[in-house]
Amino acid sequence: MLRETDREIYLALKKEKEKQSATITLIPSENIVSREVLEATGSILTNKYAEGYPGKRYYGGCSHVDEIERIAVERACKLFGAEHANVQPHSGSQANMSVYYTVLKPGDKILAMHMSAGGHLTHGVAANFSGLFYKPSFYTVDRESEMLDYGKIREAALSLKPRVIVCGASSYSRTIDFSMFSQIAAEAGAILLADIAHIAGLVVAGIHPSPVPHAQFVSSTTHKTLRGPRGGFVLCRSEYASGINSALMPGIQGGPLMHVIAAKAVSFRDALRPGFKAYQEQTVNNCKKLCSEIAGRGYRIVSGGTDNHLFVIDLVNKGITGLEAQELLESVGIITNKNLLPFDPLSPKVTSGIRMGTPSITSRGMKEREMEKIAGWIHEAIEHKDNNPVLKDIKKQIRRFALEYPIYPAA
Ligand code: DSN
Repeated sequence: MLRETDREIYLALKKEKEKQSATITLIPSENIVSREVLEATGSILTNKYAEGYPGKRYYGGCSHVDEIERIAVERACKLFGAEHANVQPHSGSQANMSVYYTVLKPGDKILAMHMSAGGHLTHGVAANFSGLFYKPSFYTVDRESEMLDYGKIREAALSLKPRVIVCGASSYSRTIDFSMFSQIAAEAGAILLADIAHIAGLVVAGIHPSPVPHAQFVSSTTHKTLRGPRGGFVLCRSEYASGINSALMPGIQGGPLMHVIAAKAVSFRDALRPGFKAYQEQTVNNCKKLCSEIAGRGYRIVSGGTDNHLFVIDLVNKGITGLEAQELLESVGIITNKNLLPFDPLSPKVTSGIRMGTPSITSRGMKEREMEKIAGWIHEAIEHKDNNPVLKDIKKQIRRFALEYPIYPAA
């Protein structure tokens, strides 16, 4: 047991477990997986090499992992109504990379959402492979409404004629019109990639429209609203099936993580069950409630609110940066992350905003009543940011509160 053989790792793990239990996680890309997902992730499948695909592996002894991967693929297709799924991407970044690798050559043009408006690193950021190998241009949100302006996106697409248009975001709190994106892509002669890493769970539950009927490729992670293990997957039309499979292996990855693929299959099955829709609905209801409670305490919310599981608070008039707010809130037991505002003058390492979301606290059983309390603590901490006794007291209250919602309740 780790406890006896590796004290350093054992103790760090133990502290992380205590921290997750005694704090409130509002990072919208984090969640709490089921015990079954944990069991599969920590299983002996980590011992197995399985480069290739079911029935066509480069290693012997793959009959059981073949069965597992086939089940994962079948469940992913059923869940999203997709023609083809590849469940091998180690992450959302690799899911996106595999799509680019399938349809782009180095130097080809992509059009994607700017990171400050909510886009992801892999949507063409200069420091990322996607900005290095391809030629990115960006659309952003309207300055006034802070929502996507489809007229401007269309103009940009028609004048740039990119090979790929990427839609989907990491910090955009509004519904994305995938049908509109597909019309724009068709007019511009572009391939559409919808990155639903954040909203995959909402899509499954029918709370957010699905991009599957509209986009040639859909990429996602499994660990955010979908509540699976850390990892990614790609959905595509049958015509791209062999292209995407070769892009993933041997193109950009070698051996798949079969323990994670088993855990993905388990989470896809969970998502096919009726309770999943209720969980997603509660996540969004909680998010709307938390957002309105915070707005009601004098905070400006980017775009004025939220349709999904996250929102971004503008801290410009609060005399605190995103980084300072993140550190302050962590000191009282609320885990969030700093986030760029649209057109933010500060750097991504500092930022003028903070992003919040409710997947994790909803998995712990919290509802609207609890959102009022959490909003109150966030406001009090920011108001009393230099008052240590008040902060200490808030921390105590949050600890007591969080422990009432165990991350893994006794069976
Ligand atoms: N880093 C993820 C997020 O927090 O949104 C996106 O990959």
